[in-house]
Amino acid sequence: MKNNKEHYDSSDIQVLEGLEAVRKRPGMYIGSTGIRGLHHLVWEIVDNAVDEALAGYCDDIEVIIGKDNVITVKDDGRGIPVGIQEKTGKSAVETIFTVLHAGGKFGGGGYKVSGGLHGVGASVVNALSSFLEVTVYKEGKVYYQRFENGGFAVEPLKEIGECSKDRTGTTVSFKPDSAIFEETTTFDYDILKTRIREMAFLNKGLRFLLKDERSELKSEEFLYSGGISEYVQMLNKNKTLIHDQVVYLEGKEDNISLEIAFQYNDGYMSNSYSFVNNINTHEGGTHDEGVKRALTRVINNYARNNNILKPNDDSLTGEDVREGLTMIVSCKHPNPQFEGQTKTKLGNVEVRKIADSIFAEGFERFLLENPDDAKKIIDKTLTAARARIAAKKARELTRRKGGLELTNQWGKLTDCSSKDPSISELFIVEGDSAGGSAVGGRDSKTQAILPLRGKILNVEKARLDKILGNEEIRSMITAFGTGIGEEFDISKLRYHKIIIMTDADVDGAHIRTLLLTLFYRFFKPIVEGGYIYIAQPPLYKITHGKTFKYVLTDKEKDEYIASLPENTRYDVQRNKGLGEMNAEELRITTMDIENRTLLKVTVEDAMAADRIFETLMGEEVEPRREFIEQNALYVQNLDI
Ligand code: 28F
Repeated sequence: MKNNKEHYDSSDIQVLEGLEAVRKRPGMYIGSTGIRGLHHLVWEIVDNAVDEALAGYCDDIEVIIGKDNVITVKDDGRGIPVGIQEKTGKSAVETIFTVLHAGGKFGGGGYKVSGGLHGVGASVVNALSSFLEVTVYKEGKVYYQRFENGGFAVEPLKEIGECSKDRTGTTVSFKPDSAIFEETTTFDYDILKTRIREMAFLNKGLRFLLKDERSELKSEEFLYSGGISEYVQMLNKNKTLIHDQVVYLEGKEDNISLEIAFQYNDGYMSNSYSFVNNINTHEGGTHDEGVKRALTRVINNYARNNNILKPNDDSLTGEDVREGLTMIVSCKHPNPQFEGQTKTKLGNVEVRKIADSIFAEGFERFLLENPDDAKKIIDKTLTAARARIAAKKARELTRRKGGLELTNQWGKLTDCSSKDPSISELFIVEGDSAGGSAVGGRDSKTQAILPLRGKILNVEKARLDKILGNEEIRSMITAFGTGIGEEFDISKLRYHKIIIMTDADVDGAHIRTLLLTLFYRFFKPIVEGGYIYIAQPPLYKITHGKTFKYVLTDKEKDEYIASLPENTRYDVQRNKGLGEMNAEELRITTMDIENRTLLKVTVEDAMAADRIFETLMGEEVEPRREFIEQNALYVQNLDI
């Protein structure tokens, strides 16, 4: 731990306390110690390299998953400063890796532009690693320092050799501490790939290399000179496009820069993602609002000025102009304020106006310069408006006929006797036979059962009017009590737990994905309110003698078997489906409030499902099946 001082002084002790705090409560710093937290470590280190790129000094970042799941991240930036700091007597390198929150406080602020949700920096990674090594190439010299056991410096930073003067950069290797990451310390190539590709899209011209050296060598490069325009093209890959060009707009004001790329397809959904400093702002915020406001205004102005909208016509709504829109908004802000339930909503008020004017100026010019694209875009929005008006009429008609009234759909739902939403639960169950077991196994006071029979509608390809015509969806809306669309009212929700109960297999995962997508798109406040849950039917039943035990995972199964006395004879039965459990089994294992484990669905889970869903709905069947199989686990773990 020592540097050029003889004894521990108060700054060393503070450092140790800081890192100790991280080890005591890792969740506070990296969200979880599950697979998601594990990967968060990589992002903390990669973010520092990306910051160096954003500062304009680095254009190449490599991420290597080594043997034994040691991660190495390399950049070709300036290299972390190696000089000894007067105040601490330590090198800047050591400070960055041992002092909590060091990254943001350096160099007069404003240095750190990217950064994960927690933004806590390299010292947290060090604290949670069994070892971490840093190598700096700078001014023709190579410097090196190693830390062990959660951040203890083996030696001070030292010069270990020479290199070419042109060679600069920082390399960090670390091994996550298995005492902290008890669940797993195995990195998932696809999780790393997805986020790295996203960062490559968001930072045009920045090259990423991802390498997996664990079994047969795998490596992929991500470099997009078109940046978010290429991102939009990828998202629209399986879609029919309305116009030829991706619209790309950019601008900078008061050191806040903004990039927008978008293109319309012939679908009915709006697919829009916004980012601030490479972080996905799931909840939107002022950048997103400014752009959306300007989009609606510019299209209305254009339609009026060209006499496409007549003076007596109603203006197009935000929903009209976003139908079929795929859009990425990326803002880089030196001092972002994150708000909202999941701290993914940009709060800086000045951004709204800046985003509005950058978008409006650029898009007006685009429409003038590209009259063919302009016509196609305006036509699309007019069609959307007509459909909206028609759907409203249809809805009024259905309502008058009592189509959405509870009585009409009551046949399927087995309701609970309680009328108090706070204790009432709705189980949405796959198939009639499982529905039967669930009715038998429920607590009739608080648990209602809704079996789903047919296929759930592909919401991607349907407008609201069609969705309202789908029987399975109508029975859900009816049961929820909230209404849908403009009439949606969360205060009318009849159950504060809506529990998806499907089989623990691929088809079950598929149905769950469809439901989550539906909820995400049409009942977002129900997801945001934390009312959606996933039931966890057991995967195995282990019988020995007269006792039996149900377990949820392979790991639990292995642990339970290992805990049995030696030479115990046991039998392991894999659970085939909910329908094959009798009512009593379903009750004790999955439904009983005292014994069950439910997973609470977050907005992020639903969004992940939504993305997976998009791929599922591609045209070819084979890749789709493969995709479901590969991703079923993600949706199952809900920890991506
Ligand atoms: C593999 C992970 O962490 N790269 C980094 C730099 C470069 C500088 C820096 C980092 C700013 C003021 C210290 C160099 N020269 N990759 C990385 N590259 N940190 S982290 O500075 C951090 C603070 O004092 C750097 C001039 N200014 C900044």
